Amino acid sequence: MERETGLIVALDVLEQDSAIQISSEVAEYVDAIKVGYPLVLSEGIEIISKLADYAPVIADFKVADIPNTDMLICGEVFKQNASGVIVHGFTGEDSLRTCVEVANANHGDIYVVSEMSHPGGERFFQTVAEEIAEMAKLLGATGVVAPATRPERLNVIRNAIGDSLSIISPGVGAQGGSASDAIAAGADWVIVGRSIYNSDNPKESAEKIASEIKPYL
Ligand code: OMP
Repeated sequence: MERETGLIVALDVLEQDSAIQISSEVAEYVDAIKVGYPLVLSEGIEIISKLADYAPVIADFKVADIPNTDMLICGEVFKQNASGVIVHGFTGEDSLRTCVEVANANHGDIYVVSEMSHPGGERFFQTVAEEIAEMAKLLGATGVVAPATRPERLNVIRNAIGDSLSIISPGVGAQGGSASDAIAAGADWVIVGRSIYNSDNPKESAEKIASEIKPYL
């Protein structure tokens, strides 16, 4: 994924028409569109290839299974023209290695969740976040997902992985994080959902966030 705006829109809407409308409006201000279970369960996995007409699509399925099942899941997602998949790392090296292999065979990206952005993410995830991020680096993942709600943790995770991996960072706006603080703390991209898709004017909201972070890129 090329970084131009530093913004990824999370499209957790339930209807295809709305997803396509918002994608067409915000496309010029985002580097990727992230979709996950809400939209795919509602409209079917083909929504990924439909949205890929507007921007690269990152499929957020937080894949977390044994290697064989992970292989099957990632394979189906890349068939839909996804540019990347978000997976979990707590499943261990063999599972993550398989996801990376499938991604490499499809010229795609794997992003590994290192620490989650919601308050509950502190309890279990925080204790292993750096270890997961280091494993992601070792196994050749594209990047990690780290919390914009805790810029100090973003910084710790950035230091753990160095500059070779990307950090994509959710938690901006609705979850209380600041887009520019997240980029300043070491994120390459911020992921923003509700503050864009629930706003009266998604295009304007995306433009505003993109211009807020521009000086920090
Ligand atoms: P908003 O809170 O509406 O901006 O959406 C954030 C998006 O990022 C949602 O799609 C979440 O599922 C996702 N997300 C998190 O919020 N926190 C995480 O720790 C990880 C993710 C993710 O993997 O994308």
